[in-house]
Amino acid sequence: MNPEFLEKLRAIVGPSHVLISEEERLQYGRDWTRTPGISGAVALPKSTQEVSAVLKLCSDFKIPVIPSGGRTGLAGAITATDRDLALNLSRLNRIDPVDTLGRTVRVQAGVTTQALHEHCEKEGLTWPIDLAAKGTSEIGGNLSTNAGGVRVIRYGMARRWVSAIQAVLVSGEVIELNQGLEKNNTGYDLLQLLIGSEGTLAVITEATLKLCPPPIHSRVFLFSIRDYESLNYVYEKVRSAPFTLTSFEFFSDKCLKQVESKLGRKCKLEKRGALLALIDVEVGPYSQEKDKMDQWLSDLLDSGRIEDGLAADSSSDQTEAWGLREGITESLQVSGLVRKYDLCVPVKLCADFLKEAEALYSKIQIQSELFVFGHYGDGSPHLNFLNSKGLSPEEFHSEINRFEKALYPLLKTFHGSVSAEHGVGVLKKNWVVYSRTPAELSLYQAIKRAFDPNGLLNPGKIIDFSISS
Ligand code: 2HG
Ligand code: ZN
Repeated sequence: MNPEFLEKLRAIVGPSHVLISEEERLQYGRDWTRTPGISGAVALPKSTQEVSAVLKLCSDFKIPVIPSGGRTGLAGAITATDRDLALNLSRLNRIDPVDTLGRTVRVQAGVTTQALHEHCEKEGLTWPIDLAAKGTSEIGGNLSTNAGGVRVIRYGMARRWVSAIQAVLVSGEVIELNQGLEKNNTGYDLLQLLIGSEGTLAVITEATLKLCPPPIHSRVFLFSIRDYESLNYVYEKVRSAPFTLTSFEFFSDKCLKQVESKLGRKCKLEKRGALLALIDVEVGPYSQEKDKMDQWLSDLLDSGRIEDGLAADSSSDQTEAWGLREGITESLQVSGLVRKYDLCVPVKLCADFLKEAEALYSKIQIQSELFVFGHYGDGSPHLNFLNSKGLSPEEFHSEINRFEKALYPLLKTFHGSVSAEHGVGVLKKNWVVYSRTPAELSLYQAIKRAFDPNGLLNPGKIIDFSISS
């Protein structure tokens, strides 16, 4: 990288906060998908003022900037090249005291999701976005990607839980959006525009997050189920049940076996079907509510649609049941090369879509194994392929590409999205046309030009922006 640029960068953030070793440039230049990338240098500013000065410097030198947070993303949204500066905000990790009256908390972008949860728990409140990656993922990344997670049915995605954002424009100008107001109907909502923009419009440095009380009592059910018809039957029963649903997750028995064999976790269900459903519900404090739930459960068990089931009431049993679902990504990651699909279809069509996607997999006859799991209640399944037959990376990718070419047209017939919650990054960008219209994409171009006329912020992500200069 330009030595003069590096010297000025060191003057802003301090010499020890500019990293240039190959190992560090690699570490900050790629996400959990390991999509090949290496940045030219890494800067670790400590304050919004430093972020502002760094962005101004990058604008002066025309150096592209890749906002790189906890790097747990799964779409290649922080993949860097050696011309880019990776900007990591982990040192911006201040959490203010919780405002218990307004039920909000002000945090900096580098705070991890878990640290935020622990902080708010002490006040009996939570930021209800819950992700398997919460120990490492950071609030800046959660907002830039509009994170989803396992409680979307109940709480929605990250964008619902934000009432102010501070961000830095590529020029270095600091903008404050919405000031923490609950209501603010004064034209365009720029705060919401930044959420999910994957660092292509501005760098989020702080946010005021909305909080809510966590459920006082919850109950987790783990059911072993024969097929998609029965899974959908259970979902219908859950939707008409007398309790509030927090999560309705599913995974194939193949995923479960992978978690058991690779992570050493054990499932207590004895009789296994092809699928599992993990259901998390809120239980009210009154005994009639518990009685109603017990009656509902016994009717469901009598329906003949469940192979085996358990109800977890203690927090350790619930953690154990959730560990089977939340361990899937890791169990595949440690087993070899993985390709991921993060799709969304209308909830009522989810079972039909999954059946057709699996039929496509059998028809196309590829050697790599298919693992199906995800957020059934959101209509948002994950399809993961594992290179379990030891193909060369080229062979692996070429056979998955064959599947992909047939998958996305199928998805379109279901009016689905090519990215439910992981974002677009570089990995999905060729397929955005399946989910967005030409009119939407031309507005994307205009918005990008308004925020970042020289195309310096996270270039190459979401779509290829045509930059005038
Ligand atoms: C999950 O739902 C995450 O566990 C990761 O979104 C999904 O690994 C994946 O494909
Ligand atoms: Zn997911």
